[in-house]
Amino acid sequence: MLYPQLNTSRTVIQLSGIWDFALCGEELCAEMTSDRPLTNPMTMAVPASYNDQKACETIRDHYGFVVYQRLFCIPAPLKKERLVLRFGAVTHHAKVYVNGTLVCEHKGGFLPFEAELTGKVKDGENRLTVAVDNRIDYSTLPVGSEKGGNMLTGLIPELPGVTPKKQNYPNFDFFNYSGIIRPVFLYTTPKDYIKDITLVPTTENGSATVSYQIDTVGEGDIHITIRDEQNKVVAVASGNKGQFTIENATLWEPLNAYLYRAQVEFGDDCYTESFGVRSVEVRGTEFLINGKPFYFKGFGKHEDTPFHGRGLDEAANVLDLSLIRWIGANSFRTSHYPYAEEMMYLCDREGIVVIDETPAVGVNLNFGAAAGGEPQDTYKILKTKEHHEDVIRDMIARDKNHPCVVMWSIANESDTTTFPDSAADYYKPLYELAHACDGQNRPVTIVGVQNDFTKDKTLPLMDVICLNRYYGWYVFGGDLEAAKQALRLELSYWEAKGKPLLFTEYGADTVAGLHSATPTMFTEEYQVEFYKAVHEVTDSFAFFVGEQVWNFADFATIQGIMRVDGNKKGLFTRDRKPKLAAHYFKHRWHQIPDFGYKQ
Ligand code: BDP
Repeated sequence: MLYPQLNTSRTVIQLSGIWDFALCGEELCAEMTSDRPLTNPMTMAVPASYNDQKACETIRDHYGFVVYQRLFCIPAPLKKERLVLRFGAVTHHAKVYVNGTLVCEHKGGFLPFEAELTGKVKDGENRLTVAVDNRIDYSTLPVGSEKGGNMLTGLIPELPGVTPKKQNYPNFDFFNYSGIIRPVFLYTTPKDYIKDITLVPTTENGSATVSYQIDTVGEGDIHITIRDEQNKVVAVASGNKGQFTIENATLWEPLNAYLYRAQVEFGDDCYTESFGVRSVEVRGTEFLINGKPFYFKGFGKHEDTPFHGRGLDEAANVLDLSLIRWIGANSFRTSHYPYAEEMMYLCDREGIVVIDETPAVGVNLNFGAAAGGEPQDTYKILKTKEHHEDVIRDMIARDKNHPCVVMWSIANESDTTTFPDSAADYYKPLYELAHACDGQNRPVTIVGVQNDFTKDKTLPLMDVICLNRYYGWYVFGGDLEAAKQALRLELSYWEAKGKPLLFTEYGADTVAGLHSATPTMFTEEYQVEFYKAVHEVTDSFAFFVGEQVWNFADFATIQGIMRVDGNKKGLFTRDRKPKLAAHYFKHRWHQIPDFGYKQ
């Protein structure tokens, strides 16, 4: 899906700003989506999560629908054009109404969707109403439920008349931020238009061959002009499908990006897509970028900032990539959902390597909020399969041309060992689907939870083994010697599988400012010792091709006894101040080359 672009044939109107806003319940009230103004609306900024924008518990912990509303007009000169309304992401379920008529509905909170409005708008003012449902359940991704955890359930007596407030209980460890979290655009195209562009570069002996496909609607000839960063024309092509060659191509390299631009013309329409020339390949136990063995240094992140919640914050994105360079890292994973398109373009430009993850987190009924009681066959109970296919398709369709993306992660910490056969039956087709969707055929992985790895039949199906491991925290917390022994045993097990392996998470909660001469859990010193202990082991394994720390920064979670003001595993605080461990990593990572570390 193309990102809206202002150019000589297309107009883009941003609908960011202050919208009218009202809470609604579990049932969507018809009155609120009719062509009438909301009664006594509140103010709410878009794009941003609504939860932290008011000093109000019922807004922060709201369960069910909210309604956003604003008016818009179409400037007269644009009336002849095709008109599209586009949402970057609405978390988690959106129903969109124009003048009281439903124009589209979308399930899933982290991918874009659009509604064609041509012929559906009036002269003068139009009322745009967006109903947003934040409920998570056994059919949504991420997975959640309305049933709260209570540590003492089963130990305390039945308490008739006690009615706990209804709220979302995420089966995942980040706050269930909700609302219109990414930009809303109205954009125009000519009536005959370019619908999609797919670019698949390959390189050989210094030149690049790029296969392309242009999907269009309507009649017209297609011409493509490729320009380099100096705006010099380096190739041309015509027709909806084919190849072009760039002689002496400059490669897109980690931390040294180079972008070409493909300007596509079709009748009266045009669109310019940027792309990079780089290759990605798994060979034996190596992860190769441009034919060279790459070592991942970086993070699992979150889209999480004060005030905005999970809402797009471009200044934070720019700062985060700057801190990634400062600390000597080269990559991150979009844990645990596809990030804003704006961030993906930024990573293309900055040369930051991305593992792109679907919102499939919490697909695990034997772990997290859902755990307790007898083991359950997650895959027989959850109803996520079809939606999981959709998010894989839509994520790859959105991000396929980004050179920054080097691998797809189809899920985080699913249950893969309690009922290993059901897990493999669920994930094998999804792994195959991801490959089938990607013309560039990038590696596909699933991020594995700490478990009895000897039973896991799913991880070995993947191209790369990605592990979240907490030896020294959840396992052998406070006993780093035992943690090292256990980690060594596990890595020896995986080494025999003959695939590259990286850590996509490892970390220790650390309260900034808490110190101790004898490192104990939660102190800044312990966080440093934890990482040193892990690296002592991981550095001795050649097939260990990367370390992505959990987490880049502290982040918000549901309130509960496990988290004091959120998850504190950041190397940076939530406001991006480095903890002691950030300085340790700065020293370590600036000495580890991006390529050839294990040779
Ligand atoms: C892993 C999850 C991640 C959590 C982390 C933690 O993938 O989302 O935040 O552990 O516990 O289980 O800090």
